[in-house]
Amino acid sequence: MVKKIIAKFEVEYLQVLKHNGRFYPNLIPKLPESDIQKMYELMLLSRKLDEKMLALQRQGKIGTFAPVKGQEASTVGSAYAMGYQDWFFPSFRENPAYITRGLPAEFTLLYHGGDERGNQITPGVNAFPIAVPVGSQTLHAVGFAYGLRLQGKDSACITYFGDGATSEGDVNEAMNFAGVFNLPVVFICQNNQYAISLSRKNQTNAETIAQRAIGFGIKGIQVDGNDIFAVYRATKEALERARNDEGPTLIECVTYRMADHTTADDSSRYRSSREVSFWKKRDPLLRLELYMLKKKIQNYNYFDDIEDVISERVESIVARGESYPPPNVEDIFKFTYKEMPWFLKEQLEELKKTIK
Ligand SMILES: Cc1ncc(C[n+]2csc(CCOP(=O)(O)OP(=O)(O)O)c2C)c(N)n1
Repeated sequence: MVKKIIAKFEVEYLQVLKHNGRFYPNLIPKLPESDIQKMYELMLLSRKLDEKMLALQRQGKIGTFAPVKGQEASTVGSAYAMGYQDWFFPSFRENPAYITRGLPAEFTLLYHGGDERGNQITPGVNAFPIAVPVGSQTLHAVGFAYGLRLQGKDSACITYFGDGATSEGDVNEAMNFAGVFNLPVVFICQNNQYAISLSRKNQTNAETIAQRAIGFGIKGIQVDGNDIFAVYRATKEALERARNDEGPTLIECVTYRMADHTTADDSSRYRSSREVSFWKKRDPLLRLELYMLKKKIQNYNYFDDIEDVISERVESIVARGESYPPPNVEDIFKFTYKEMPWFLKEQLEELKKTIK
């Protein structure tokens, strides 16, 4: 017998703020003006810190760094939607999520300078450390969510990953596991259009990344990732569903990495300046600025002044980071095993001798 199984599906798309300053009033999240201003300032802080990190890398003060420029709305908007009881599991491009959730900003300097103290998450921030193996953090998130479920906790987890990570087994296993066990996890794919030099259209033949959710029997939605209100709204709803045992969600944030992949990349070799300027007009900060001006939440003077205020904040973050006493070299070896195995002890002794 040959028959057709009709599997109908559609992918919801959400946009609240358009890039030309217009917006859909009925979709604006109900947030006090002070929160909207805070969201803007967190995005600006992320951008200014990003610029500073690039400068520090060029001066040889930190190692390789993955800039977040262009993706601030996706990261700040989703982190802002979290409740105090929720947890997040980032990759290596989610510095703004740490800052939004209250990790001291100088930790990013320490971490990227090779200092393990920057990787020790302040209690109450509820986050895992940076995960560099692409996609691995999604499995940590579902395992952790399973644990939360067993403990009867009223918390949900967010895990972040890129469009490239969706081709990794880990991410597919994580979404499948979360679907089967109906776990409280929100998968946030920051579709920034590239996995280093590989473009989104060469990553998958599917029209959207959000539709992957259908195959796993979970909810999927695509949002304008440069629109902080759309990201906030979709994440808040998904977290609520997760906490109410209504299952996991995959949110695809359509955004753009405006900078290079990392400090070791030159994106002009694989993308056109025309494409970059197309996205520049869709800058997430500009969009919220237009909204705040239109709704008279702030005036032009504020936007002139805030640049300097945040730049000064970045300088004091750097000063705080640089004022730490030198790290203990043992820290690099200490945190993987309860008891340090012989081969790490050997390596530690060798490193100590080299430093001497
Ligand atoms: C398992 C694994 N394979 C390869 C790499 C090297 N690598 C680092 S970032 C990256 C691309 C990731 O792209 P994407 O998931 O889209 O995230 P983005 O960097 O764009 O934020 C690759 C292949 C890695 N870190 N881990």
